[in-house]
Amino acid sequence: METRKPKARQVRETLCGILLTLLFFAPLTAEAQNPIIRDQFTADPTARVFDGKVYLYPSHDILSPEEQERKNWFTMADYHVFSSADLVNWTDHGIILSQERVPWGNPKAYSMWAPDCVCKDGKYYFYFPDAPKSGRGFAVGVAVADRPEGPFTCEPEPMPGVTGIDPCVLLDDDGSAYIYWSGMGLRGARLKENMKELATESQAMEGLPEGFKEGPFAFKRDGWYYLTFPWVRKQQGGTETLAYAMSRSPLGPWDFKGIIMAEHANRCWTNHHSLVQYQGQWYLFYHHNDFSPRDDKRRSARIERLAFNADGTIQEVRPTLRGVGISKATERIDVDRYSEADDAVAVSYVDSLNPFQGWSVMLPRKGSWLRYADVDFSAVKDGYLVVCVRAHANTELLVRERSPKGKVMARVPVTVVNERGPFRRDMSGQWLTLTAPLVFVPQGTADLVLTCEGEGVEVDWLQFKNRPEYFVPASGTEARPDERGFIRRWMLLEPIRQDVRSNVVFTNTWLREAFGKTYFKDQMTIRPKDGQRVKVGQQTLRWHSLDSRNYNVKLFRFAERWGEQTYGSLFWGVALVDSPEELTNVRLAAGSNGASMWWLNGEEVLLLEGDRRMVEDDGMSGRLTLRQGQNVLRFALINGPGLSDCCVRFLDEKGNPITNITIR
Ligand code: FUB
Repeated sequence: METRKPKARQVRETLCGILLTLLFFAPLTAEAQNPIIRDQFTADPTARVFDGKVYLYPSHDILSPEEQERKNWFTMADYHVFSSADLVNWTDHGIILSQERVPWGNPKAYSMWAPDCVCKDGKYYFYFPDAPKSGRGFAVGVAVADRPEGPFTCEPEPMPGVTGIDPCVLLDDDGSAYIYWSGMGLRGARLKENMKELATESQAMEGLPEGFKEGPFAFKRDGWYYLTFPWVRKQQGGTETLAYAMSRSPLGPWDFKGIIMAEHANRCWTNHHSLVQYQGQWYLFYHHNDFSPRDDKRRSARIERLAFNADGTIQEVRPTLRGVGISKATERIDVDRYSEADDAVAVSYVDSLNPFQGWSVMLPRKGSWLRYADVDFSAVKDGYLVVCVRAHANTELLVRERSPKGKVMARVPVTVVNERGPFRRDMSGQWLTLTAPLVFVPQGTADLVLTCEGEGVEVDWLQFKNRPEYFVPASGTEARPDERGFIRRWMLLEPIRQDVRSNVVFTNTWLREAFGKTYFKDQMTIRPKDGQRVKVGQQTLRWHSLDSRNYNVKLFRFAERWGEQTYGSLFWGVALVDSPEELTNVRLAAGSNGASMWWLNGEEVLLLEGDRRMVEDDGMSGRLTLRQGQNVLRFALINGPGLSDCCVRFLDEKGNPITNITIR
């Protein structure tokens, strides 16, 4: 168990500093959760599918620089484009256009608001609003490229007849194109073939509800035209929803249908979105001020799945931090970005001074639960769970499959601690990184459910880890010691339970009595076979023929995998050692964590007493003879608390390791 640095001691970088650091050193973000881009702000996300990938054209919010006239207002100096094949890993292709490179734009206006990009006849047309050098308000410009990520060349003048913000272009099935924008309400017009000029007079979009509207996004599906837009429905408190209307013609009149997404609960004033179908699934891209909770002009892009009803209407989408990607169980999962939870569950920033560190989630009482969807378990084999938690009183967290009553994957008892040790109550609220064995691993992709089984517990993240393989089944009829003479092939008996709570008892007398007892039939003569069972009291235990990957035989790991308990265990091991000739004046050199006794051909040759760590050649037998042919080496090792292991080799009279023996 390790403790996480208290927040007060964490480095308090300013938001600006963190942003700069991340901007320069993290061009690729890989998270299966919202917000999807974690190294910069990304507002007004327009997603488009080009060449089998999703391209994201957001606005790029930054902190207001000194020179900006209107302080703490929307502040954007350039555009980046991102692409992803899986909606999880996003590549930042860098800046595609900046305010200094717009020939007609004011280079200090910081007004590069919501853009769009479409592809027609192999050319990519990037539409963007900007403040012109002269005059007030906004104009819309076009920049053209041969590839979705540019380089883009900006037209010398803004589009005539388009005054406003948030351009969006719809390509119809017959090859015609329509542009929509926000300027005193929502407006639209058909575009000329050149995609840079209006072919028709602009017209107001009719049939839309009262109330502020902006950010139009239009698309066509199954013969229906959809006009979707941020909309302020006054009666709900005056921040933006995402709403939509449908029509049988591209410029309306429109039939208003309702809400796609309700107002953000934290009163982030804007929302802005796009809808895209990718690999058969429809997605809603939208934004929220996740990484800037006290300033809703710095926003971050999110994604949710979206579905249509049979009549073409859109099902309302609930915003989540979970997002849409499949999370790998073997990577850190931020469960605070859950898909669903009971009403008592609450999320807060891990460090309110640094929102980019993300959130933690509180399961405040017995029965509280959350569900985190779509975790890929295919890489988890024989593993354990690591979980970062905080609690003020001893409690238990259960990780289950699928539902709050689902099959238990792991139980995590949370014992609160402070610097003086474990306590039942702890007000210092330390974060603890705890591990727990996995009792069940789902197949393929499954939903995780966390349930609180005692007093409240706060969770930051969890991760499933595979155990390194410490042993492999013995292969081949015989094995050699390693080049340093250590014997790695052993017959090991599953551990015998012992009620040993402290290792201080390992005195000579105590050990002689413990090792002298008969635990199972033929204990001192058995030459066990792999899989052979013996009865020890109530326990039925099996022998395993194993090759240790390490020179030290990690009995604790053996117990973890094949035993009923890891601590308080008595281990028995047998190695059949074949010597090509009689070897005299040989010594047995052993080390053990836990006390151990060693026998060669039925004779006790070494006793390692006391509470000891495993050290190479810690104890040495007297002079021995290894017979020509088969010899039987046997050990018993007992340990209370501690990571049991041992290492053993034979040394010749000069102290050199003996390696020309074989072990069966
Ligand atoms: O990002 C600046 C403006 O905020 C957009 O153009 C609007 O749609 C709103 O999201």
